[in-house]
Amino acid sequence: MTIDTAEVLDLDRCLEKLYAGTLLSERVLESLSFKAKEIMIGYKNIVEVSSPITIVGDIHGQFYDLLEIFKIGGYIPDTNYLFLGDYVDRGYHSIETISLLIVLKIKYPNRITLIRGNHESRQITTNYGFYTECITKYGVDSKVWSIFTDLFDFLVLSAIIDNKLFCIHGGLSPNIQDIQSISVIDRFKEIPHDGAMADLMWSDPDVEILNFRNSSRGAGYQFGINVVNKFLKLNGFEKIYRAHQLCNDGYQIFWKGKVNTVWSAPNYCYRCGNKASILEIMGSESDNFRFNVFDASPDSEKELIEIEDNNNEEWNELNNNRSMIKKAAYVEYFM
Ligand SMILES: [Mn+2]
Repeated sequence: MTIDTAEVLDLDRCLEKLYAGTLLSERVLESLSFKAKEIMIGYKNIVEVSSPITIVGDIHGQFYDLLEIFKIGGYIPDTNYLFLGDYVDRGYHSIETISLLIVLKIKYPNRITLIRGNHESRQITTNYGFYTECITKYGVDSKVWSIFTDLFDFLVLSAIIDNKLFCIHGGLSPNIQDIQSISVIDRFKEIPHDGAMADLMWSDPDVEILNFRNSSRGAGYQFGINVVNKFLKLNGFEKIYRAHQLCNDGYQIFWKGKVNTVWSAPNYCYRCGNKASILEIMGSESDNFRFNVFDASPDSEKELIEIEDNNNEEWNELNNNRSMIKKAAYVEYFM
């Protein structure tokens, strides 16, 4: 009891373990989750932050690539970070990934902002890897999956940088004209199937259309340039930054930069061969940013080989899950 309590209070010890790729105990995770909720319950749905700040897109459990991001982009608290969501599912290290981000959030609350993605959901994590990873690594009787999915309900929905850059995981919604419509959402719940909260996490830009149309993902909308222009003008914003879609080059620019996708999972699912990026916003001048593009970490590839060679039974379920990931990737490739 005393040892665990000491460990909980010792955030530096937690960071040391996590940076080394070691899992924390369930009891420690429970305490960390409680502390993180205490911090995030006071946040509005839209968080206001300032440059310089580095934006990170989807991670999807690719923990060694997250470590690579800190290596190339700077460590917290020396660099400020805004993460756009989808921390879990798909990759093999969702627990390590979300554990590290949560400890950093508790230790440096003003240096790291965590937005909710469509995968920070009970329903989606049940099907795309995180649930399986939790019971594989902590046992079927563990509460680790519930501890994290309950915490996901507290993540914020969006952020605004320097009063002019609007940041979300997915995209816009026919139910959101001005940002007041976001402020009034009760976000402390599972992501609904439809409505404004779901659309923020599920929608995608589409250069082929002008307005809204239903998304082939089965949730959210595709939105065109008229929607973007109207939203930016009404709210006095310059640009929209979002994640949620795989980009071969690590990022994608729509409509001369009015909408931009940041994708931060290189060689997605250890098989897509894509590049990744983080977006470094150095100052509030409109041209003071750069997409810092990177490839998969050599450690990430090494880890994959270790998993493939490992006959240990505890990995069997993860490997089964991996086959499922491969099959599912064709069905909903961009999720
Ligand atoms: Mn997504």
